[in-house]
Amino acid sequence: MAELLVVVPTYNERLSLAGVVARIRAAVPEAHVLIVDDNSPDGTGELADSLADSHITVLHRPGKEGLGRAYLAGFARAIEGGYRYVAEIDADGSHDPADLPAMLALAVDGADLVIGSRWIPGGAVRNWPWLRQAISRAGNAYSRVLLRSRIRDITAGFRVFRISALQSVQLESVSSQGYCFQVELAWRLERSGARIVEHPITFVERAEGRSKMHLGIVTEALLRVTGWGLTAGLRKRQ
Ligand SMILES: Nc1nc2c(ncn2[C@@H]2O[C@H](COP(=O)(O)OP(=O)(O)OP(=O)(O)O)[C@@H](O)[C@H]2O)c(=O)[nH]1
Ligand SMILES: [Mg+2]
Repeated sequence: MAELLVVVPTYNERLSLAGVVARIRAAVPEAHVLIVDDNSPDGTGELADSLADSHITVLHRPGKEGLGRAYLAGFARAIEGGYRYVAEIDADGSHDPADLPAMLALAVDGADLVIGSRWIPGGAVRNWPWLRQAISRAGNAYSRVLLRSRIRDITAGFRVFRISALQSVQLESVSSQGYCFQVELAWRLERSGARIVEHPITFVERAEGRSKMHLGIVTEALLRVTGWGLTAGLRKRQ
């Protein structure tokens, strides 16, 4: 029985999906892969179906609902399927599946959440324009201060979770989208006392397809993190 389910959310990733899935299979041959497609207009869903086999399944959702919803649907499958660990990885080639065995090993060793981190020693970002780097660094610094978090790359989307830890943080009520979803989830785990380990990775800018990053995603993160930080601060004072 496979212990790890690797969830790959896709929206218009026809050009990179097959390569990423092949690299996941090569890196963690025992693991199962779940592609979660939101009815991509470019035919990614059909391509995903053509990749399906004994290790690869596809979850088709009716329309684009954002990264957070796609991952929550994937996590629900992981819980139902009795997996012990679930991984998040982008379909655009930014995350190297070859890092998965080391990340999984850290989880097997006891970590509840392993974050593939760009912003710790040994981590790096390749081919990112300075503005993206600045947004990511500033967003992380802001979250660390406001949320009093120790995590260096709290927006990272390359992760391995222990399922039992995920189940302890009321997933149904996680409502953020974009990379704010990653912040919300990591912060909930951190506050629940989960053991969080960061593993250095090199993040590579997507080579194919278009970014789904937009101002709304940054604004959502900024407003929500500010709101959470202020509420948590007030509660502490009472
Ligand atoms: N199912 C689903 N997947 C999504 C959605 N939005 C983004 N994704 C996927 O989530 C992953 C991360 O999205 P990206 O567009 O790469 O976002 P990003 O990494 O913040 O930005 P770039 O790397 O600059 O493109 C990719 O695999 C996307 O295809 C969505 O609404 N639904
Ligand atoms: Mg990306």
